[in-house]
Amino acid sequence: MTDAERMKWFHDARFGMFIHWGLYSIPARGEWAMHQEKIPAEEYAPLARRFRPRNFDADAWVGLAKEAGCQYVVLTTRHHDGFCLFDSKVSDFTAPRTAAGRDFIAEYVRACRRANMKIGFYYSLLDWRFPAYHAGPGKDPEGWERHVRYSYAQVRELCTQYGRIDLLWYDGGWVPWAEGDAKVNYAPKGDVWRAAEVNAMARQLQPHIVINNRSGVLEDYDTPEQHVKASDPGRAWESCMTMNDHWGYCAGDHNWKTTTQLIHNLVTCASGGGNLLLNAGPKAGGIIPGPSIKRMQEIGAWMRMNGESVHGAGRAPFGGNNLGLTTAKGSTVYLHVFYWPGESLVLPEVKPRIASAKLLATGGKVKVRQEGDRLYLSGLPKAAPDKADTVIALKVA
Ligand code: JFZ
Repeated sequence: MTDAERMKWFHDARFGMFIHWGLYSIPARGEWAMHQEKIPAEEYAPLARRFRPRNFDADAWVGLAKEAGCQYVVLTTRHHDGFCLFDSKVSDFTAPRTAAGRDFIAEYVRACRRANMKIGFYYSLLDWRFPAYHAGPGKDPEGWERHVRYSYAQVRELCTQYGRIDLLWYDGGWVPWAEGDAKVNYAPKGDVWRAAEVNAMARQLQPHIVINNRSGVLEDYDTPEQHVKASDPGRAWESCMTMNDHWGYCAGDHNWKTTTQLIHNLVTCASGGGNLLLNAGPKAGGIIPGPSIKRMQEIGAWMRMNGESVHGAGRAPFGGNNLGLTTAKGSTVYLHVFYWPGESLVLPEVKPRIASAKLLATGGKVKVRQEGDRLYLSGLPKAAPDKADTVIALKVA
């Protein structure tokens, strides 16, 4: 199988759902609360005795992703706090071995398969509970080796316990306070984590798997966080973003992006040949917050009418203008009009000949005239058919 064949589903998808859920969802102050509030591991651990998510329903989560038009989901199997949603032979700090008594990853995987959804595992290489993490490899090499072996073993468990997995979303590959650093340098350091070796094992166990760049080895794709930054043509990339300001559930965070902003982010990623991985942070009981559900459903309504301009689409041979962006797939260029101008609009630099144009959602005809490189579209509705993004499909001659 070529890399292009292995990556095809990722490029066809363009849109995935990220889910951050774990013990940190109980205090509901975001997934970094343990570190930022300097909660000692022994004080944090009893949260596992309270983690009994009666409302956990993997089919509901995966169903929401499907309804939104996502073609893959990435769920936190273990975040930096060390608590595993999966069964592990190298840790008792796991959902199956504490109050929950369930393997949530197994339930999630089964739900994805039922929904024909690609399966992604988020895995943090670092675990804040290891004193060696805080000391750094220079000061505690033996402790660091134990940590690396533990993470290596868990990657093997994730690659062998749940059947075929499609995506490995590494995180936490940085090394704190590398000698002389005044503050943490978040660049992942693959050599310290033996990442090339771990990833070779993962690929041997899961030959189809797609791996991100956060183990400190480039692997398959880049992961700009909370912003859109296209990688060079030919290099896959995926922007990961929150809907408010937190990845893990934060009860006090009401700073929600609008659905329009989220659709614009998705289209901006696709226009650069990249993906959007949009996050939801379920409450401790397993319920996804209402504002997240609303936004995913509204994005889904737009995707049902316009999804072909995103799924499998990428960079267009010409750009949009100050009113919107372009994506392209095959011989069609999709003009995404974010700011509707009324009955006509002009694209300034369109070298290819445009044979015809229509409103993608309704098939409504659009008049086309080209004078040199300027493309004139007219006969458009006075009011924006879609206030967030009206897509005009341009057939290239
Ligand atoms: C990391 C995690 O720490 C965070 O909790 C969340 O899971 C996010 C998706 O990934 O966040 C980062 C990672 C890297 C940087 C900053 C935040 N960085 O490189 O500055």
